[in-house]
This record gives sequence, C-alpha cells and structure tokens, in this order.
Amino acid sequence: MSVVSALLNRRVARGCGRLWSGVPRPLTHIRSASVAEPGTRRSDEEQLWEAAGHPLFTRARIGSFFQEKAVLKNPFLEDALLQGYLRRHLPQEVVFSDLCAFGERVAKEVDGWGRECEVNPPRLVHFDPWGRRVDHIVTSEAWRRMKDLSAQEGLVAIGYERSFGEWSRVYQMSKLYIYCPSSGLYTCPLAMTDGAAKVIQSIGVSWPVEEAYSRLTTRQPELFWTSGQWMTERQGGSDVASGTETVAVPQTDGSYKLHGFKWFTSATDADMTLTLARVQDRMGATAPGSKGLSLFYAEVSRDEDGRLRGIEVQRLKDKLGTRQMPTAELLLDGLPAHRLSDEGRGVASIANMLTITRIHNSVSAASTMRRVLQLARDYATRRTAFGKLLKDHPLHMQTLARMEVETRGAFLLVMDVCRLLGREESGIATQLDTHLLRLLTPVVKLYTGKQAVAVVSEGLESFGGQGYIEDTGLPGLLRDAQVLSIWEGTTNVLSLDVLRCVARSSGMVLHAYFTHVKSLLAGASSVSSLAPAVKAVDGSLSELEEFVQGAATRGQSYLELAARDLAYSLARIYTGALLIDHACWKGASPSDSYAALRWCERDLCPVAAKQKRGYYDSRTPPLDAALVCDQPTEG
Ligand code: UCC
Repeated sequence: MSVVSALLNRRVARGCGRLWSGVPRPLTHIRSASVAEPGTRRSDEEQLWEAAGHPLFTRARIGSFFQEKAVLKNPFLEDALLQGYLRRHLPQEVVFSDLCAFGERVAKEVDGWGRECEVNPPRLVHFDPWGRRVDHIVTSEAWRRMKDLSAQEGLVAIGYERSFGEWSRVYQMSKLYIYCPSSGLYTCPLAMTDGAAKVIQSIGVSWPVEEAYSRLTTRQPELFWTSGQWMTERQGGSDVASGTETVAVPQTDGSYKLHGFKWFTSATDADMTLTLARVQDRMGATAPGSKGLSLFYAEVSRDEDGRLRGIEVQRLKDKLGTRQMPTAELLLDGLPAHRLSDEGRGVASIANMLTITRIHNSVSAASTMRRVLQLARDYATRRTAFGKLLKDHPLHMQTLARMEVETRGAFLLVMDVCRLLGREESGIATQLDTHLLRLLTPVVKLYTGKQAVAVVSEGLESFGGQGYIEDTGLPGLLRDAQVLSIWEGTTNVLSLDVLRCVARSSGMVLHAYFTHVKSLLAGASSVSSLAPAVKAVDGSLSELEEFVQGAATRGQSYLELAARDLAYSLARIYTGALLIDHACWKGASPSDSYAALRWCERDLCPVAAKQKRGYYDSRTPPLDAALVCDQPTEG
C-alpha cells in the first residue's frame, strides 16, 4: 500500500471512529504491549478486526503497538570493565559472588524502592494536630528500607572492616557503584556517614564519639546511624571560612551549645552530624576566618515532648533533583554539641570528610553514566526505527561508543583514587601515593561531575522523546547528575583547591603525578597497537610539564585563570594513562585497547593549547568581563 493510500485509509477510519464512538466494544480486543512483538506492524487479529470494518484508534482500541521499555539487568553482570578491573586487582571469589548477588537484588528489588523514593519524596510536618511544634521529616517506607539495606550490605562497613586490605575501598566503592542509581539518593547520607566515620577515626575513636563510630560502621540495621555534614550557611557553601556565622557557647560541663543557621543540610533525617562553628569567649567574641572555626559533633535527638533538641527545621529545600532526599534549612537554637577538633582547626579536621564525600560523589558520577549506558544499550536492542533496531544503526552505536569511552575513563580514574585511599588507610601508602591522593581527589570530583551531566544528557537523547518523559525514571537521572558538579565543591572551587595543594606541597603533588604517569606509560612501551595513545599521552605530559615550569614564574592571577584548564588537563592525561595501562593487562579485551585509543585522540592538555592562545594573559580578563557584561548600544 502506498503512503498516500494508507493515509487516506486512516482518514476514513478516523471518520468512522466518530460514528462508532458511542458503541461499547468487547474488551477482549484490547491488546497489551507484551502480545505484540517489537517492530510488528499488523497482527492477524488486527487485520481481522479491520476486515470486519472496525476502525483503529477508537475509544476501546488504542492500537496494538507499544514501545518496549529498557530493562535493567544485573548491573554487575552487565559491566565488563568493572569485572575486568576486579579480576585484575581483587580476584576473590567471595567479592564476585557478593557483587553478583547484590547486583541481582538491585535490579530485581532495590531499583523499585529507588523509584518509590522519587515519587514519594520527603515532606516536613511542622506541627502535631494539637499545635505543638514537632518538625517531623516524613520519609517514604522505601527510604527507610534503604537504610536497613545499607547496613546489611555493609555499604559503609566494608571500608572499615578492611577484610581485603588495601583493596577494601575498591570493593566498597564497587558495591556503591552498582547501587547508586537505584538507591533513591541514599548514597548521599552514606557518603556523609562514611566521611564522619573517617573523621572520627582520624581524630581518635574515643569519648564522646566511640558509640557513634560503631553505629556508623555497623552491619546491624537496628544499630546503624547515618550522619549529616552541616557546613553551608546563608552566605554560601564555598567560602566556608568567612561564611560560617554559627557560634559555639561553652557550657560548664565542657560541652557546647550551637546557635546558627545552616542553609543547606543534606539528608536531614540523620542521627548525628559534624558541623563547624566559632567558639565564643567569655565576652561573647569569636575569631574571624578559617582560624576561628572548630569542628563539632552533635546528635539529633528529641525531648520527652517529641521536639527536636536545639533544632528547628525551617523548611525543606525545593531542589531541581535529589528530591528523594530531605535537604533542609535548620535553625540551631542551642543544639548540644561536643568539640572534636582543637580550636581553630575545624576546616583542617573536616577535610577528611570532604575527601570521602568527594570520592563518593565521583563514584556516583561514574555509576550514573554506566547506568544510563546500560539502559541505552538494552533499549537499542528493542527499539526499531527506519526499518531496523537501533543497535543496527552505526551512527547510533557511534554515539553510545563515545559515551562508553567517557564512562570507562571515569570509572578507571575513580577506582584509582579509591585504590590510593585504600593504600593510605592500610598504612602502606608511599609518599607518592599520598601526594597523588591529595591531588587527584579534587580532580576526579570536578572532572567526573561534568562528564556525568554530559553523558547522562546524551543518554536521555538516545531514548528519543521517551528520555524526556518523567515516569520512565530517566529524567531523574539527569536532574540528580546536575548536583554532582555543584555540591562538595564546585568545579572552580575544586580547581582552586588543586592550585592550593600544589602550593602547599611545594609542587610535590605534581612531581608524584608526573612520576606515576610516566611509570604507567613505560609499562605500555612495547605494545605496538597502543603506540598512538602512548605517544599522545607522552606528548601531552611534556606540554603539561612545560606549562607548569612556566607557570611557576607567573603571578597568582595567571594561575587562577588557568586553574580549571589545568585540572582538566590533569584529569585527561592521567585517565589516558590509566586506560592504556588497563589495556596492557593480560586479561584485557580488544575493547579496552579501542577505548584507550579513542580517549587519547582528544585534546589531552587544554591548558597548553589555551595558554598559547592567550587565555590567561592579563589583557584577557577585561575582555571576558566586557563580553559577559555586553550591553545593547543605543541607536
Ligand atoms: O555540605 C554540603 C552538602 C552535603 C551533601 C553531601 C553530598 C555527598 C556526596 C554524595 C554522593 C551521592 S555541601 C558543602 C560543600 N562545601 C564544600 O565542599 C566546601 C568547598 N570549599 C572548599 O573546599 C574550600 O577550599 C575550603 C572551605 C576548604 C577553604 O577553606 P579555607 O579555610 O580557606 O582553607 P585553607 O586555609 O586552604 O585550609 C585550612 C586547612 C589547611 O590545613 P593546615 O592548616 O594544616 O595547613 C588545609 O591544608 O585545611 C586543609 N585543607 C584540606 N586538606 C583544606 N582543604 C583540604 C582538602 N581538600 N584536603 C585536605
């Protein structure tokens, strides 16, 4: 039938439909999606129906074709790179069977809970029916189940049990990587819980945080606590040193009461928190800046009337994403607390928490990229367009392959930082490892945060219009990804953190970086198939070294202008070296090599390229400012 006659027939059918619309038809003619095979245009039944003079698309019949949905399969079994990485570094049967079983549980059960957290977000009940202030954050049943699951599965505990020595963090983070996109954002409280346990461990597990430590790291759901990290106040979350107004008033028993306003407190239903405040002296005065900040521990508890002790929840935040998780504005009105750090050492003491939450953030970024790819890959085997399945369209597969290269790079970068963390915590880190961990933590967080938004956005597009439909669950992935580059330090703040750690270490972190990348490349020198990639990374590393040497003679403003591009260069070159290294492993697949080659075709050292074009010269900032503030001319 020609297209024109088909259209004509359809018009006729529609016309008949109007005549038909008042007549009830038997429900047996309504077909479900599962009956029609994907891509089938006309079923026998449909043809019979039409032959009998019944029109299509009337009230009781909505057509027989339904698009198949993408199916989430076991995310561990579906992930070749994760399995390859673990076979290489942690080939323990018990780890594989745990991750496999957990992956099954995530796909079959937990993913549904995650969806429930999204559609049933937390709400705040300020008052009880009799008018008493209660400030109850009501969460979904699924959200509470996530807490029990997290304890049972050891999602924090694994990192502290250290059953696999230096690889324990890789194991823990692999599990979180499988879990994250199905967790309903429960990975956020887990990140802060992990960070709080790390801070306590580094300060010393003793009174008053002994019990808290054991609860944060337990596998028993009935004992498990989560922690908050209340750092952000109304003046903003980046410049903590000048933005923190909260004061700590000393009590006669050595404890403190906190008074202040925390503007953005994530997972506010936590059992405890770590937070910063300025200790008041007898005259009520406080020291300004970073040196006035101390670290405090507070439990979130209720008095006999059911009121929160020393806390009022002002409101829940109305956020773009992460809606599954309660984020609140809190008035601290005499919150009982204990000082954990020496006075004035608050930022340095909470830095361990920032390291952990930034690593968790990066795990989430890589994991979300992986998830959207797994779904897109599955969908490509189900959806037919222009006469064939999406997987048979080379252009579509090219797009997914580009996403795959990004995701593999992100995964290896993240896991390498977890490896370094594990080495540090098991006491076997070399100086080089410690320097690398300090340098790469902001780098991995800022780089993967940006990648995640780009990859997830592309991933949604690969579903066509369905990627934009709320109840497919896909748009939530993009909304949640957007926060990854914002909280825990924005891209620019972390780029400046890179500069700061270079300066504080007198360049030792960069020395460690260059040494390690060269050693990774040396291991690949005899693999001819990877030669173009090795050459590209080697060349870019030289450019970077040259930039660094030149930059050392420049002023601070020059370095600050270059900070973001420098951080990107550090990320891309290091990731290239990791992809090459992984492709050289004896168990590597051809796809591992292909991914390495593809990654290394990009501009690996943007800071060198942009320097040549004068991006950081003193004449550039006024031009940037004039461009940004350009006003229409009159006339
Ligand atoms: O709370 C938030 C929302 C929670 C959501 C949690 C989500 C978890 C992820 C979930 C995954 C699903 S958001 C809060 C976000 N705020 C931040 O991340 C802060 C961003 N700003 C910075 O990072 C800044 O660089 C500051 C605040 C650290 C800068 O403060 P200062 O006071 O100017 O810092 P200084 O003077 O540079 O450093 C003070 C001390 C130094 O130690 P000492 O005195 O011994 O030399 C530094 O070496 O702190 C040390 N230090 C660090 N150490 C500072 N930063 C670091 C670091 N990154 N690592 C180690």
